[in-house]
Amino acid sequence: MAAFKHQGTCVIHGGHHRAEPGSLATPLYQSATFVFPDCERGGARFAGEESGPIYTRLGNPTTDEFERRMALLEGAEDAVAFGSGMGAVSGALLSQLSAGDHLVAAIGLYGCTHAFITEQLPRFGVESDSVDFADLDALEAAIRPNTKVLYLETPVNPHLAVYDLDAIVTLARRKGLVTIVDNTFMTPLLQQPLRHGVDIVLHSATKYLNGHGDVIAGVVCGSAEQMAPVRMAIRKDFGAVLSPHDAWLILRGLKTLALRMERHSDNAMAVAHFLEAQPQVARVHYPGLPSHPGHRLLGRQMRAAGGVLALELHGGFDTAVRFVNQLRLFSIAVSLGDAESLVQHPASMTHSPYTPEDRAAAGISDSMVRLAVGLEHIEDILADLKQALAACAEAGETAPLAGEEQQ
Ligand code: 3LM
Repeated sequence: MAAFKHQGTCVIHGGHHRAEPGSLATPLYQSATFVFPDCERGGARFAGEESGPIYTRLGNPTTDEFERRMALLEGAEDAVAFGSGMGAVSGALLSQLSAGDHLVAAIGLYGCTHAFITEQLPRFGVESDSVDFADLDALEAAIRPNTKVLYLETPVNPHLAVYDLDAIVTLARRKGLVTIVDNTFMTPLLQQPLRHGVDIVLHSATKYLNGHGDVIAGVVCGSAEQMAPVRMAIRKDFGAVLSPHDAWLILRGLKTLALRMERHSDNAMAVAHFLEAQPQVARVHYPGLPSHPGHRLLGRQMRAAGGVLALELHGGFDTAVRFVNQLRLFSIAVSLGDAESLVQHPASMTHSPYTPEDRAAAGISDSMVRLAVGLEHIEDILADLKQALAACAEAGETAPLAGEEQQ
């Protein structure tokens, strides 16, 4: 596939084949099935002897363009679109694991990914362990003779821990393991895991890739050899297919991805600096801050720190809930990567599938609040946070307790 020198160009043109009569926008093939010229050629398409669409669960020209663009952006040979991020997560894992295998997962992943790994995979004979991937000795110690896969997000949802992909890939290669990275929080504009030797990268395309809060989608990227069974076994037989209309919407959203990621990152950085200076805030988790343990990977692995951050208020569950309820510009909603700023409470929302013990072990406290900073003007975003903190302080909700340490 022809690559563009700059990703800001690739998000607009990557994988586009202009069809007759020369429409600028990608044509939308909103069709479940495709008509064969004759019976023999229909059979030839099924046998793989002739290329061409058959049926949208197997492939669709609009969805194909989204897949080509994502492969180019991630530096992959191929990509396979799914009907949701969880379709991509489960599809990538199921393509690599069989009964009797073991995987090691990073601690503190997105709640439904954690549920899939700890509740669904064991039903099919796949076991797992969760460890802190920043501790390479602990990671190595968790690897068993039947371990096949290392699975991680970086930064991690919701507490934004950042893992060193070069170090993890070195260990994985020494042990003959497949690495799978969920790159949803960064997008290929800010981080390209395959360039660090990762084997498979996936996304919830619901988030920044689409960027407009109106689609649920996913995508898996990797080598042609790895993607062939993802497309023609996993997606075909499990059926988590992306609608062509949603692929078309994502292609439209992708065109502004470079601009959006820059603005999301700038806004989130300003929010992080602001929050870090507030007495009611105990801790801000954002890799863009020099105080963040993963800050050293900014530049080497990540081009910017992205639009999501987490904060912990002095107090507990109720304090977090009251703060969230005070916000006006931020909408109280799960998800991230939209133009609108969103706020959610991981302990009761995205990470409620965890047991309280697993949540504590993963560093997700009851007072943690996650902000997905949007594209609004930064002064309006900061004004909203300011008024919410002031309202909480007035009510005496988030004042530090006597002797409570500031971090
Ligand atoms: C959320 N996350 O608000 P879909 N990988 C990552 C994710 O953050 C997500 C998925 C995969 C959130 C969704 S919670 C009910 C809402 C890192 C989703 C799964 O299947 O497209 O939702 O992606 O953190």
